[in-house]
Amino acid sequence: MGIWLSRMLSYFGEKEARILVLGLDNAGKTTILYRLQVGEVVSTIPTIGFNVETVSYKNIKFQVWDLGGQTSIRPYWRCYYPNTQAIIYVVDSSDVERIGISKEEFHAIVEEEELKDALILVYANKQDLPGALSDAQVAEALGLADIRNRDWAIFKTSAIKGDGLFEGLDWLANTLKARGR
Ligand SMILES: Nc1nc2c(ncn2[C@@H]2O[C@H](COP(=O)(O)OP(=O)(O)O)[C@@H](O)[C@H]2O)c(=O)[nH]1
Ligand SMILES: [Mg+2]
Repeated sequence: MGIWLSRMLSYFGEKEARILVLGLDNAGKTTILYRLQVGEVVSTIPTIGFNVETVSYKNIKFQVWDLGGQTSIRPYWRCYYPNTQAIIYVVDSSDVERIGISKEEFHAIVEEEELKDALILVYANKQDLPGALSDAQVAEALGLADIRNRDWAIFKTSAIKGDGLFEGLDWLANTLKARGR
């Protein structure tokens, strides 16, 4: 178990905690979920056309689904908002063409009322690919500076290589800890 996970566990105590890993399809979310090596990933389809991958460790659940696409399923996302402590937003930094869509989806999620207290960790993923935007460019493209009164951070990652993921999670665990109870 990583130090970040033990920190999170000590912060959450007995309470249920959820961490949502979101972003457009192909961003690298599923790869990241496996990379965390928290436990067995379980895939479920709770309702039409939207697949949720879950990995749990004690009372902490990481849940992943793809944003973008059909608007009809969005109301169902809400079932996954309660107790969400953090959003890990994953961007394919090499997908310059869809970065605008990724920005729209990002803002729609962070502005959800039920997610207003959630920390925001952005992964500028696929840094190993030539032509990938830097973390500063991804921050700019997502409009991170426009986000007020929220704790957020951006880390450059390569899920394939395993780079940057745990630095981001350390930030998450430390920020949760600093918030106190
Ligand atoms: N080069 C590179 N490929 C990646 C990285 N992360 C994920 N991928 C690849 O991108 C594709 C989509 O990844 P996946 O985890 O399925 O994305 P998801 O749709 O967000 O769950 C797969 O072929 C992954 O192997 C990365 O950091 N670098
Ligand atoms: Mg996936």
